[in-house]
Amino acid sequence: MKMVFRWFGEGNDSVSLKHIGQIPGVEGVVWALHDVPVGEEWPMDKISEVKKQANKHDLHIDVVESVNVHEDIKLGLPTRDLYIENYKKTIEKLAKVGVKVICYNFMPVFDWLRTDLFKELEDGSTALFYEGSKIKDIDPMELVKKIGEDSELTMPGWEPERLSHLAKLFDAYKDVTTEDLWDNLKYFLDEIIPVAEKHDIKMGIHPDDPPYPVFGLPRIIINRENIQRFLSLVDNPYNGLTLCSGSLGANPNNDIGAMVREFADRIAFAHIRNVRVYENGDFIETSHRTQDGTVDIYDIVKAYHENDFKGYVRPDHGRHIWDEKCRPGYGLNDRALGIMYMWGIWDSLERQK
Ligand SMILES: [Mn+2]
Repeated sequence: MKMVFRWFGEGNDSVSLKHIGQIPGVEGVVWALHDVPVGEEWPMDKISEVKKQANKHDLHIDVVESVNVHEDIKLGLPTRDLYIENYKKTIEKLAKVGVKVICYNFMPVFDWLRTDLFKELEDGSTALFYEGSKIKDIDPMELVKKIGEDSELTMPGWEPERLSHLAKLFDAYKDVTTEDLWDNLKYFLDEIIPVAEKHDIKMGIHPDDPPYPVFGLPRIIINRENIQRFLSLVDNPYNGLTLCSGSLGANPNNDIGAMVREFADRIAFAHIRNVRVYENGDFIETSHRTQDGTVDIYDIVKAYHENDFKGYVRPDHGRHIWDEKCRPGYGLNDRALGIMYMWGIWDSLERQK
């Protein structure tokens, strides 16, 4: 596995490239141009600048997360073709600097959803938390306001320009069924995958987080069956997965280790993190250690090892520990601990071979 670490860019992250380079076994950053509005073509000079910055610290920029998909594409509006053209041009440009994987998602409106970004755990650390009953009662606008107030920095997927038209967006999705969303995804893939293949970039779709419908919006990348369906929409190795153990793991019926074993050759990028799911379905993001959550991280790493996984891996999120001031879920400390846990499992399996 190739270990990488998400970095939000110069002046946009509490973690420095120097610190990332000091985590054992980390070879690259997972990045994006977070200031380019969704749907626009990424400017080449800004792409090259990130490469220069990362390379200075001996880190590569092979993995981009995310090139976000414009809502008009997900909605299947006539304007989607314009945004798909922009997407293709961005793929071409990313290929020029050696990018190998693009992560994206196909979730309507919200990229991911939590009700509390700093929920306290028993040991005094805090973590991202999802409380189902709150989602049932809260108006989506209120939640957006709360998330905005809780975080000093803009959270990925919660960009103001995307959410300022929230009421209009919800209205636009009113008549979009789950099957419509599948159709719109297929339309997008039919256009994008040949371009990705030509430029040797693997597209890795991120599962929906949480893996069930929220606020009445359809969700499709949620379980084994739907992932099978997704992969067969365009049966091409460049149509791949970002298999996120934390997102899928929020539904305890998802056996992530089994998914890794089944889909290994289509996984371009692995997000590895644990969650503790409570009996009522609420969940909190815990440390990576298997015993600390509901997801069997040991079995997942073992499954990747069994398949001699050569793709990219990142610790998805971490808790906020040791009083670190950081983006919610994206501190240095707990993610670095997660990496060492993964290496511990991997290296011991390697030695036993
Ligand atoms: Mn993830």
